[in-house]
Amino acid sequence: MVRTGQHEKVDGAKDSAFRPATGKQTDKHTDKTRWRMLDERGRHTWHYLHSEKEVKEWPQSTADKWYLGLPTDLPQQPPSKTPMQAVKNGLAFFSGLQLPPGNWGCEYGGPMFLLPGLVITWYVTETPIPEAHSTEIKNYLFARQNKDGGWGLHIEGDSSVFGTSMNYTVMRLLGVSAQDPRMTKARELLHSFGGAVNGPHWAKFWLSVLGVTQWEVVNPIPPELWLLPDWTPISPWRWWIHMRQVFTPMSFIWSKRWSYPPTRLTMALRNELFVEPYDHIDWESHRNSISPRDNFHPKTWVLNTINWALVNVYNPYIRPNSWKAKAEAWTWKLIQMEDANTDYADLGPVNATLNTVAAYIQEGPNAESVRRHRERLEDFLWVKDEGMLMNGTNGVQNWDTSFLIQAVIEAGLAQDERWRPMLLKALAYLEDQQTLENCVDYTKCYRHPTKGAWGFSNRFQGYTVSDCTSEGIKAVMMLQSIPSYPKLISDDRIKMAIDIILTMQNSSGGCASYEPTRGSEYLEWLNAAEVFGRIMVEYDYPECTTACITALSMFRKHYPEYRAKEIEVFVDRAVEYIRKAQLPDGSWYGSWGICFSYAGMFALESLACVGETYENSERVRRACKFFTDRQMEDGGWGESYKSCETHVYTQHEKSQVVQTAWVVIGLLEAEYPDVDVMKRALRMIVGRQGGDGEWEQEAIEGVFNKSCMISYPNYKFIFPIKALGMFAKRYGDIELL
Ligand code: LAN
Repeated sequence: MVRTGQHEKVDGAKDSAFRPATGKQTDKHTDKTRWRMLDERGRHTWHYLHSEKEVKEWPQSTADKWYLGLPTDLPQQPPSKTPMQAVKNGLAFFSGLQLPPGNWGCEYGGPMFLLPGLVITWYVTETPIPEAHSTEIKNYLFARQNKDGGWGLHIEGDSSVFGTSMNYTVMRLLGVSAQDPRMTKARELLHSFGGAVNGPHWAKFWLSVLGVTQWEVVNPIPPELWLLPDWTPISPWRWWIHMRQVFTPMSFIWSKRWSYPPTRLTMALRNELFVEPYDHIDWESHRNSISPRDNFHPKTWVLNTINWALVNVYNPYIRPNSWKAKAEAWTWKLIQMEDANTDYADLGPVNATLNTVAAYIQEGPNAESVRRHRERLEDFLWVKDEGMLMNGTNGVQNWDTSFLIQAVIEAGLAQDERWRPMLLKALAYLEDQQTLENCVDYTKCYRHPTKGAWGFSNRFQGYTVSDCTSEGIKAVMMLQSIPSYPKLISDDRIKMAIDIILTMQNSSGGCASYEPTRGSEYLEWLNAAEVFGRIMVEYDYPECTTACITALSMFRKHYPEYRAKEIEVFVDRAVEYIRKAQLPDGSWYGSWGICFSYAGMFALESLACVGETYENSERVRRACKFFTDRQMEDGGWGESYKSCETHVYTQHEKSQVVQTAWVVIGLLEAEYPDVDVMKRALRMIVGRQGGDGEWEQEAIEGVFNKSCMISYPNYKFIFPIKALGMFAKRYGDIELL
């Protein structure tokens, strides 16, 4: 363990095993052959084995080796010339990575602001950090340090104050010396940005919890907002679920103005992170200081005025103690309900760490709640060749598994005995992961119903997501309608999923992610995060809407009598939304994958579902032209993540396997007539496949909140398999190379 108890406080308490390292040090590495990923019904945790005995008893799996970048020893495949050979080779590899419960696992990295929340949480809650964790987190962060010495918002992003100040802090908390040349470089860069006073709200919040900045530098996060009556247009229950679940514990901690007592190390950080001498810093005056590199979404004058009034009038002169106490009590109750409803897994990695700190403040270091949180935080960690990182959710289990099943069926391989055991296990996994009940008191804590739903990761987290439920139920219906597959999920349970999907539509006809939209877009005026855009409320997404359209359309073919009228109205309105969301150049903006390539695939699928194709639809022709105009020399497509930030299609310097597969799927859905366009694209995809059927990792695939990218490493198998299989079904298994 790096440290076993309290840290050395400056007031003299000296019971710490933790000593910040000094001077030069050589980087340590763990033995990668000793890491194991345990999958317990979709709960993923990593374990480092210390003894030879343990190593013998728990051999490393092929999937472990693949995650860690070790040779997998998966066999070489015959060279592929046709799409179906490539599909089979890809599946030969990917099926070797299936985990015992039937799902797939993967790193879900990208964001560079998650580990800091976790390591600060561990530090201030005096949670021992296993040596192997600490070593590999440092390795990961050094591997991901930009050339200029800093870190960005996400792994491909330019260095920012947020990324640099927070990850520098993590390194120091884990014992890296301030004199390490890489740290000196990071510090110099941070100082050239004006120091940590120019960080965004979340950086100031975490550094105040750590006791490095003072609370006056943090813009207000009043828990009293939770006391507003539900009818007010700004009530937090109307916000996007991620914002309100982050706001809740943040407001609780802010209200308490809780900070960890100063330690030698945090005192040192006070000198390292700022340009001015610490004692001269006027914290209040830096509330709104922010570097242009971080100010992705500047605060509005409305929010600035509200903040001014809260700081200068409400907090010092008005805020009655009774309101404060009531607000803290209610937010604590909401935190407890979130913890109970998810068995401490929590919605995501940000509120999981914040709820841990809140529990520590409220119930003390030895509380059961704190113990459960400490355990659960492990679910977010992942180990790869570069080291240990924190995933953006507790995994991508349900999502990847649902898509893989569909891809194999699209490729016409479900009846093939070779893939049957894999598909059966995948089906059993989905069966195990469907949520069958609503949360206890779900209306009281403003949760959407969950009965019948699938979430994105696993049953423990259990949050309904419109498209995760839709893709899950599609996979189930497709597989169960093949006579040789067992009916693991009953008609009643299928109908339960449909019932949930039917609750997801907005008045616009479109569908959002976790809940129908509950508040006005004007709430964006109160977006205090600075680093993210479009986060305050739910929006309509072509991706989510398409998943609902296709699931309902498939369902009504199998069960024409169930809620037929409602389904018809839903689908018609949803397709109308898709039509309206098309931009004049023929494209759709994507919010969860990069970017126009991702959304275009879904939108064309929606239109195909109601019979709109190239031949009979002008808008489909426009969408196809948008894509064909952008096909690259080598036949592929490549779109940069910059598209997400700028809303303008931005070319990547290199074509990308995953995006090319998306576009080909879109063109196939559209029944695009020029087969050569697709052949050239697939030739590129097959040309990049390794001899063992693997595709190499290329640029990052996913995005959220416009500015932060996130990895979907299994997409490089799922979507090429689907595109190649769909092509072969339509045009035959013709030679591509
Ligand atoms: C995800 C991941 C999955 C994604 C899809 C299912 C792909 C999408 O179609 C709907 C939205 C959803 C569920 C989604 C929402 C936002 C998430 C949870 C993420 C992008 C993964 C990480 C992100 C979360 C907000 C990260 C934590 C950061 C905060 C700003 C709170």
